[in-house]
Amino acid sequence: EGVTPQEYTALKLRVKEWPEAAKSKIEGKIPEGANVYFVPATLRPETMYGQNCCFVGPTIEYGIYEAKKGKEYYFISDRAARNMSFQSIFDEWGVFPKVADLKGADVVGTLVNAPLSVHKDGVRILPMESVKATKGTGVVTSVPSDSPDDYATMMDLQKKAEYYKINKEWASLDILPIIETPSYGNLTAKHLVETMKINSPKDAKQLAEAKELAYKEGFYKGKMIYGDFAGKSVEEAKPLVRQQLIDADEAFAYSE
Ligand code: A2H
Repeated sequence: EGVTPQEYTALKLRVKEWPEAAKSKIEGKIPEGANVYFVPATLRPETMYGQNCCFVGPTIEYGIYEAKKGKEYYFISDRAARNMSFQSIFDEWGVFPKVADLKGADVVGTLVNAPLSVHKDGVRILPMESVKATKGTGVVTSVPSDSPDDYATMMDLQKKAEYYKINKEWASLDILPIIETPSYGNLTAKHLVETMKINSPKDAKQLAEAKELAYKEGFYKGKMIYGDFAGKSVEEAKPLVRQQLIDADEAFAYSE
């Protein structure tokens, strides 16, 4: 953990359809007419056009929390719920009512609507073993064009769909080019994972290096080639996309 606070964009991915394993655990607990959202924390809001799935840690314990009574319920880690309640995100300061207990594995296969994503029919919740329970919300939206972790996990899920008990198609939605960079082209994460010969999401050391390279190149030299701010630099576009999402009530600021 660093000494300066991390300013995340917390995105609201509305649930469209629960899998059977989740249904039995939430039955009668969410009022009619209310929405449940998976809430990933991201540092790259300008990449949200390319979301093609969203990750949870399969063994992590999550809750569904009542953020706005009768209206909005968030699927996040207990730790994040507590933090959010002290950032005026929930109805009442310091109060974070939990309405259901679920493990990541229970919600694999959930269909959610991902704001700004080109995949308008929705994206699936999928397992990622490297998700940390102690960072962000414990939910990580996947942008395989620009995040080496996301790209490596997606390839692994495709290869071992049966082992992970998922439909291969859920991990096979198109990868959208969003940012052009001088060194790595327009699919930075794919380029780095391939040239560095990263074969598995467990290659932690190499992935950390790829992540660093991708972040620096994208932020300082990247140019948007998709969306409302195409033509602008990533540095310029980042706060603009973030504000658009917040104004549309599709995201909020979250820090820790
Ligand atoms: B980023 P920092 Cl396109 N466990 O969002 C593991 N990773 C987590 C996490 C958790 N609990 N919570 C958030 N993250 C990821 C987009 C993205 C991200 C792109 C490129 C790089 C990138 C799409 N995934 O992050 O440790 C989230 O993934 C690389 C820095 O707080 C979040 O932003 O600095 C980032 O890590 C937060 O990392």
